[in-house]
Amino acid sequence: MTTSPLAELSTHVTDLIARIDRAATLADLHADEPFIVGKRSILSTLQKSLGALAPEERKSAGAQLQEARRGVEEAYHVRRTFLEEATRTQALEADRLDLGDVVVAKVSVPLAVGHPGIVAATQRQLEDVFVAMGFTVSDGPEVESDWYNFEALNIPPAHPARGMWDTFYVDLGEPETVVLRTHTSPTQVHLMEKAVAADSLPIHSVMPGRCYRRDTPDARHLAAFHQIEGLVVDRGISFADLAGVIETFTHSYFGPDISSRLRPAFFPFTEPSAEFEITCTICRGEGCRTCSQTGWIELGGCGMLDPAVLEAVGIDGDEWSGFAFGFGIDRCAQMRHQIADMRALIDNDVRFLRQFS
Ligand code: FA5
Repeated sequence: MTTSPLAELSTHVTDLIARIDRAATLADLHADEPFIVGKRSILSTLQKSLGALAPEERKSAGAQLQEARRGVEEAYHVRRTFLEEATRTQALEADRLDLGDVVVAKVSVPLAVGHPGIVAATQRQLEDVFVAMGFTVSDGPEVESDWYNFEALNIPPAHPARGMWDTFYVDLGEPETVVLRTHTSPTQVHLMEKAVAADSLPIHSVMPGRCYRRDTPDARHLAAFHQIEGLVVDRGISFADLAGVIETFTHSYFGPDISSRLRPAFFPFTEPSAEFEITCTICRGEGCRTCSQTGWIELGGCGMLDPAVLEAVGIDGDEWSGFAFGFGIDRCAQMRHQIADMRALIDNDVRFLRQFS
């Protein structure tokens, strides 16, 4: 009677699994792979020997060998996963930074405490000036519909005045219907609508916030900047009221020695309109790179509310009148602190920022 080639199969399997378990590292296991599950394994030798068996014996021996191979391969896989995990843990452990010492070293010196950025601080100071003049503070959304940013402000689609604001469009809804607001003026419209709905006119409010334009950053411009909008809607308001507010603001914020002037301008939502300028504080009016050699810096625009705007929000222009203005907050900070180039505000150079703590 011939002995089956698989007579020692379970012993071979036990030996192979023991060999797998002895591999202490991934490298050891990989080196042993051909002898465990590869061509040089006893299982492959046995596989070849099955050819000598009678067909009916070969079938059941083949199934037995297959079962044994599955068991060995499973053990190999489990060991490999275990060793990979162990290798990874070792690598992480080796890379770990022991922060214990660092923290102990740091707590012995005083930690620097942050402070509001220069633009945030300027915004608060401007709000304070206007609150002292009887204004409330409101805000509005930075992402606006075309209607609020343009149409309600008397700037219909394709109107040439849209060129005054190089606009970032948001990819929402119909093309070119949602924008990053190019100015704070749409907040005027929200405020007037709310006041009409609540029957709470008059309005005396300022609205600070961030605006966006496709402007190339330079000494006086940023692509994301800040404005503070002002709106007064009341009975019997005239241009003299507007000029008085601008004058009072200039002296309160910049001091008595800074001159301001209003120059005729055009805005579709105010009539008459003006540009508001102050003496350039960098050159004190002599002319420099910051003010393009003019000696003056434009801070904002202003004017009497156009009847078309009052009508768009349902305010009776025979009973109510008003004015609006919009100043650059970054521009105010720049002039107040004599910063020659506005880009310094966003450079995040701590040597610059520390000066305003
Ligand atoms: C306006 O944005 C009008 N909405 C102002 C207004 C409001 C007029 C209410 C009438 C009634 P203008 O585009 O000129 O106007 O911008 C006003 C101010 O915002 C500028 O004078 C400047 O101080 C500031 N500003 C404008 N663009 C930038 C920019 N890219 N970077 C920094 N500041 C800017």
